[in-house]
Amino acid sequence: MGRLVIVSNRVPVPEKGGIAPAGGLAVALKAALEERGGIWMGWSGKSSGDTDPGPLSLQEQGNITYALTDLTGKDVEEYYFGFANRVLWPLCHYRLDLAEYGRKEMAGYFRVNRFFAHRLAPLLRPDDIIWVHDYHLIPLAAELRQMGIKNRIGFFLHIPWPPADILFTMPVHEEIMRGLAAYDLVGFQTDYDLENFAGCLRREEMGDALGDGRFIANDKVFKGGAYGISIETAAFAEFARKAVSHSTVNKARLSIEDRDLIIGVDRLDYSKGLTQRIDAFERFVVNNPGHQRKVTYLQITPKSRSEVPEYEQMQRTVAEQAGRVNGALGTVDWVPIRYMNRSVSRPVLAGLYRLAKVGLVTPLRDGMNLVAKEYVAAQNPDDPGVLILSRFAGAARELKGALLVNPYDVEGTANSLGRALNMPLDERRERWRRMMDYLLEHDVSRWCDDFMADLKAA
Ligand code: GDG
Repeated sequence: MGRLVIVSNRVPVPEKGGIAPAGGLAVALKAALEERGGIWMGWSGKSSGDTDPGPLSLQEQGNITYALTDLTGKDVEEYYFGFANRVLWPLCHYRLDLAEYGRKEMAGYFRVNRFFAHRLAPLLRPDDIIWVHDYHLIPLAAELRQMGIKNRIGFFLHIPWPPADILFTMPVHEEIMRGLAAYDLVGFQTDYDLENFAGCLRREEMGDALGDGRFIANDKVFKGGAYGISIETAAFAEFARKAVSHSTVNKARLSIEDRDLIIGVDRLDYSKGLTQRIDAFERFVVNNPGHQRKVTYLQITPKSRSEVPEYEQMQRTVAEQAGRVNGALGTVDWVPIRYMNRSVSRPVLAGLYRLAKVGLVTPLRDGMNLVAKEYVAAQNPDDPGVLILSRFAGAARELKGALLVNPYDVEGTANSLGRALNMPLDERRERWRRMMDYLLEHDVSRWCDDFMADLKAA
């Protein structure tokens, strides 16, 4: 059995003696790496400034080698902030208005992918299987192929794949599509993303779906499929059960008194629909005087990508909006929205999910959304809360027991909040059971195994 080689923009190198439990993705991929032995390669997160990055930093831990490279300041600016986060991220989340296409950034993106290929190639053995992750590294397989690498290479996209009319606004869409065709297997989160991908191939007469999960493009046949990413369901459920007695979670329980808790947890990102969500909460409170002073909405929103101007601006907008709603609706003894602009530890997060009567997950567009799955897994089976979920999250294709909402419809989301908070126990249990059974069967190990099996067979 060949080794597994994972390549992703950032690499979750386990900290020596670190006790912080890593997220499900890191755990699942690490388990797959441990089973076969292998390499996890990516960017160290550090810039070498104006000088060339030094050699790869290699760290051995058991049978896994973590291989990290620095990037120059120009690379970070053009590849990471430029093309990945100011072109591909907004486009794949249907935000044409925010995509800032520039030739310099595009060139930087392809240059860094070539650089990654050149750093990776000398580490490879002929029977290694390579698994590349996410939108930062789409052209990597094409670069490796140009260097004569013949290994099996798979790709998984964590974010949505847009329809042709959106993708084609990007001048280099053909190169990006050709980049995907160089893989043996291309994995998307949902069947909708896969359909969009097939539509893009057809529209440009670049290729087509051949049936049976096979595609042709660029005179090359490759496989494509939908593999919804998931969480370590059973472990997270157990973790949340224990976490309710965590001292910080107890403090939170005392401070909300007997009010119903609504929770939102999102990186601060325009794709997550935060302003529409706060509007919906405000509308719910205004429309339902009986619930006034009886609910607390906790929104945990760690900063992300603050170096990108839209994110910095958003940070201010969301904080001001939460402040305005609290000013308008709050009373001397009631703060309707608790807005946190930093992260909490994983045990506290798990305990807060379990405490919350409603998980409010309303992205405008999301590849999957693991918060929705974590919220479900964390519930008390005897008295579960209700998940309100955007129909535009990949998770909506799987979590049929959620109350699905259109996040652009503020009034509709507000009504769903009322319905969730008034839902009888029997219905809550029935909806939760359906979702939990699904998640126990479709956990992150299954996601990893399914992808690997198809890659081996591709
Ligand atoms: C991308 C795609 C896709 C959040 N705040 C805290 C915290 N988190 C953790 C959550 C969850 C993770 O971060 C967020 O994952 P999501 O899936 O919700 O969203 P993205 O970060 O946008 O991820 C997405 C995912 O990739 C995987 O393929 O589902 O669609 O956009 O695990 O729990 N964790 C802690 N404190 C926080 O304050 N400890």
